[in-house]
Amino acid sequence: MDLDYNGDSGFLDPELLQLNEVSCLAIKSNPYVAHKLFDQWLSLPETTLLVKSLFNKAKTGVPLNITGSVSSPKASSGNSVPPLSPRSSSSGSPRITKPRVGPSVLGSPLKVLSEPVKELIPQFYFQNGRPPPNELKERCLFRCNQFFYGHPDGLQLHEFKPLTKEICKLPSFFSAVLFKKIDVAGTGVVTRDTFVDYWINGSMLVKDAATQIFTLLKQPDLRYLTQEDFKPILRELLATHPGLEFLQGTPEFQERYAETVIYRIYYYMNRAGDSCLTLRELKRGNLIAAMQHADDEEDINKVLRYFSYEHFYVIYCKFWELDTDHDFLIDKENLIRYGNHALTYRIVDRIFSQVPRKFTSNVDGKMGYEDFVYFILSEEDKSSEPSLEYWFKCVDLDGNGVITRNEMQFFYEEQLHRMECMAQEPVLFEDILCQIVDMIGPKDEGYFTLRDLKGSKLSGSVFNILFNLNKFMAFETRDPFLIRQSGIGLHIGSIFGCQWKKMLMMPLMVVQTCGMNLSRHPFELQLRSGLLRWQVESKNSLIYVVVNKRM
Ligand SMILES: [Ca+2]
Ligand SMILES: [Ca+2]
Repeated sequence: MDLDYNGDSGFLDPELLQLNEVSCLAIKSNPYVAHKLFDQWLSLPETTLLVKSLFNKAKTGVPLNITGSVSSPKASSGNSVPPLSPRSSSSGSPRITKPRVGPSVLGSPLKVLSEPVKELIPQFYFQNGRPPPNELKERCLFRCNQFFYGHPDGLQLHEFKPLTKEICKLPSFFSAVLFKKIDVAGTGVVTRDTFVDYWINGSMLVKDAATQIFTLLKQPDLRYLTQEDFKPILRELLATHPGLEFLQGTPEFQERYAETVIYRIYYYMNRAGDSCLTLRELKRGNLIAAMQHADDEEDINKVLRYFSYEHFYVIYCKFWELDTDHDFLIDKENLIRYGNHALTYRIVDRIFSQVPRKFTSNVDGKMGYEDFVYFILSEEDKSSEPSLEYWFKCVDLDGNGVITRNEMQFFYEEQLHRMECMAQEPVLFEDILCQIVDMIGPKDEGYFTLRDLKGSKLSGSVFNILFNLNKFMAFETRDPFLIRQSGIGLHIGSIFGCQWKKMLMMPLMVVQTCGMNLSRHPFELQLRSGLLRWQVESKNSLIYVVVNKRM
């Protein structure tokens, strides 16, 4: 019976299960996973055959001896090993074997005992042909042997670089950091054995990219990454990236570039704002993908996330321009000139009150370069979450977590006054408030929460209305060029992505730039989200398109 059973199960390939990666820990902590695995196993044609054959044997009275067999669902879910595990080990697959499995099913018990090192590798399943750990390990060892072939004394740093990318799958500008981690004694070479010890036996191989990078960069006694920890990889990037070669004659700008990239990384990734980047934050953000992109892309300016040299250039030049005495600090009077005097005194006061973010300059009343980077990123891309949080704190004068009508009026008053000074037709606060409420669609019309603002694509424009005169005017006059510049280029899809709680009022220009035909009105459009009625209306000399769901 045993023989017969093994014969039946031998052709079952765990790959057929089409499973997502599942570790045995996950199964242990969540019985649902085990049930799901069992359900999937049950649905396989091979399983049907097996069950049928057992059923037929039961019918003919042949005693069934499947005790201890791993295909029993009870055994599988109760022992944290998914079904089919022993079969895969007996067929040479690398999954971990557990002593509970009977030797008769496993074949040779010696095999299990002779490979205790397997216990170091967590158990995984792979959905689409990715190799399971042992195969991964063997492949890694094989590639490793190729790299170290002819180098019995080990590799020097410059020879080690391709290994970083091809075996460790890390961006090549991590090679010096990786080399240093392995060559702890500072001998200047890494041998095959020390590499295998660190990368394969030290379990780095099976970690995800974020954990690998976190482990490599982190100081041993800390549980987070400091800004300083990123400097070595930026040094290597600057020394080796073809798109940054031209900076090699000007080390001071190399340093500024590196700082700016790090500030940008912390601005977006370190959401706690405490300059301690945790593994959790690293996993949630897009930094790893951006690093891989920077490594693969010869034109660094195409890497818009964090690494673009042009972005650095603009940020740095703006700072230099405002910092007239070049002591690397700027005060309120300097900042008020930002963007051709775009900002109001009231908002600049709030920035210098350090409510949105405490300055790192350590000089009273002055902003350092890092503080300026935070400011300019918030000012130039008001669609990002860090930016919305920054400006929300500025406008929330009493810090009670909601923005009220009075708080908005306080900021808008100065805009109104400036419009009058420029002989512009002023837009009254009551009218602007209606417009703002329509743009944001808050849960409660009496106030705005941060959540309301994060839920609207137009929140950035609301802040411009309140304290950036140039961007507000561009928005009001609907100059498509300026609108695009101020980041209000809406995609029609995002309009329909809105909840249909009430009528939506969208500026005409936004809809026109989406290529919609507004030649006749009212007219109807058949869209995926249903039949919608469009109507062109005029209000306060501004033209809106009213989008209304037809009931
Ligand atoms: Ca200065
Ligand atoms: Ca408030």
